[in-house]
Amino acid sequence: MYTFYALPLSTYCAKVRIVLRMKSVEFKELVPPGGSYTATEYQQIVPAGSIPAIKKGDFVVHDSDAIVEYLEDKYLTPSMRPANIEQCAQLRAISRFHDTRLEASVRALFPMVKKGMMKVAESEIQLAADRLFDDIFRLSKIINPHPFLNGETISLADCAFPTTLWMAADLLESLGQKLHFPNVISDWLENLQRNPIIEDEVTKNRLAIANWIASFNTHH
Ligand SMILES: N[C@@H](CCC(=O)N[C@@H](CS)C(=O)NCC(=O)O)C(=O)O
Repeated sequence: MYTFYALPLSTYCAKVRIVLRMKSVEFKELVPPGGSYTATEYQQIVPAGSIPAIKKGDFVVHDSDAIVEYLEDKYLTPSMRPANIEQCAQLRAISRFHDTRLEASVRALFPMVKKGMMKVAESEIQLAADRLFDDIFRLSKIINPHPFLNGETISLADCAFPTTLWMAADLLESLGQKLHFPNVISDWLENLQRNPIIEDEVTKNRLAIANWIASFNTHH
């Protein structure tokens, strides 16, 4: 039984949770001891001080991609990575695009959402939105879902995107901007959400995000 350190708002945690559930791995989910990834209690267990992380006995690993690759190596069914190493490299590149580009652009909206739309310059919102539109456009060029990134079955690389794409749309909407997904992305998302585990994780994450947004609206 693994301990899975996670928080409901985190898209990286949703990625790992989807893979844990798809592979029917037994886990107990905990918020970081001390309540936050910055807490000393948590950093005594996970020195990197980030979520997600998993622990089993003495084995601790942080970083969502390191965790899902480990789960793939350890739990072979269902297989979520192509056997062909070139295809594997291409899918890993898409996962890196998620972690280093797309999520960073979504995260750039957090301080604006906290301040509230009325208190942020329109030009600042527009700049962040344009960066996100550009990332989503580039994403549409590097993927070729049929219907998933590796064909008929959902791969590790697919699992990062559903909650992040919805988070982008929901946060932008709270800032008065509408996010249009290119067809290749909206069709892919729809196919991914036909999977009950992904649909459930999207629903829970969107609810957490909606509550988070609302918490700033009430205080201001
Ligand atoms: N590359 C990491 C990023 C995870 C991440 O940024 N998590 C946030 C919360 S959603 C966090 O723990 N931030 C604190 C930090 O990274 O030090 C991963 O894939 O797990």
